[in-house]
Amino acid sequence: MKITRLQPIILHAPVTRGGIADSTHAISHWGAPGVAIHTDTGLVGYGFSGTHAHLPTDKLIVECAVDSYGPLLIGEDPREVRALWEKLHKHSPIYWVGRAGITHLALGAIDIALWDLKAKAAGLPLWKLLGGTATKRVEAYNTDGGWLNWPLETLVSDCRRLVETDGYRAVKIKVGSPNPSTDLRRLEAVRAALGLEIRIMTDANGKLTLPDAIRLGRRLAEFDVVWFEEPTTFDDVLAHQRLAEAIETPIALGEQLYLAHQFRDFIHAGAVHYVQPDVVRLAGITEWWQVADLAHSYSLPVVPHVGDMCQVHQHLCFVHPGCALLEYIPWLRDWMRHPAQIRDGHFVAPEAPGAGMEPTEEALRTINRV
Ligand code: 0YR
Ligand code: MG
Repeated sequence: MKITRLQPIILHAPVTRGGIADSTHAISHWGAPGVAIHTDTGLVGYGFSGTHAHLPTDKLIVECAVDSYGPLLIGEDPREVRALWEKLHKHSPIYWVGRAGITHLALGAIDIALWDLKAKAAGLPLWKLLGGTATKRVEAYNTDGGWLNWPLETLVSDCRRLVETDGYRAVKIKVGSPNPSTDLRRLEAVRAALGLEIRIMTDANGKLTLPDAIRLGRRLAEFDVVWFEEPTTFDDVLAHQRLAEAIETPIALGEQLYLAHQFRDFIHAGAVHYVQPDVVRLAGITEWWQVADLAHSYSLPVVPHVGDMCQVHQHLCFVHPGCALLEYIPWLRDWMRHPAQIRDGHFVAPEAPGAGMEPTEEALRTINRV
């Protein structure tokens, strides 16, 4: 099997109720810039990054994938994905100018598409190719009821519906409101509505200063919060280490980290407890796996962030021993040929061959108009 062509694709999918916000971003669409990798067998592999759907930026990502990495892939066998990853990562001209950021997002999309081809060539869903089992329990927690722009009543009724109607046993709510007392009031209302058995996570999306994070973080234990996610500056190892020493609630982070080495530094410093690698920000499944193994060797749970809207991560969770829980956000549900399925608050192991990011025919027709 040989690679013949890379095709750029940009999907922009509307988010829930036309607009969501966390403490640092307000968005109307989720972006999935990526590639289709064509081969001489007729098999096509699909891989996407995850963005806030800013078209000029998404164009940079797909141009990087097709024009900078693409030429190194033509004529290669996509099944040699790990060897190709090394070649693209270390021996492309782009290594000199970018080992993180847009170049890394582009490499992530390519890596996912290569694994997709490898799994399709074997006729297996990725989790099966990697040696996983459908009998493993992978629980879903839902983030889509906890946005910071939902008024208190909507927040409470959405979280209630997720638990009472949809069967989730864990939900995440955003914090980092301009006034911390608002966060505490919202948290108190959600805890009162859901009862003591439902797990509640909180996420500040990197907004707070260290003293503000310490002040809010000290209050979270009152509501039995599972974790405090991205409390302060994304890349600041020392601040998270100091915070971890100052509060009782465990710290979760990783969705903004590009490199396995960054994870190593956070983990080694004791600055993270729930490790949240993302295949779309790390350079794909290949680098994600290194992080998951590393976290597992420190007895830390791996709870991936779903920049892929969980389409790929669900496969990895059916394999990796560090993964028992995965985020769920439904924004690509109508755009993917085989959208993730949740039953009784747990992921159902996908049956279709591949890595899970193949768009529907209709989605592919839509992108041609972008
Ligand atoms: C909106 N999950 C997250 C969205 C979400 C972000 O910025 O991307 O809230 O991905 O933090 O944990
Ligand atoms: Mg987050």
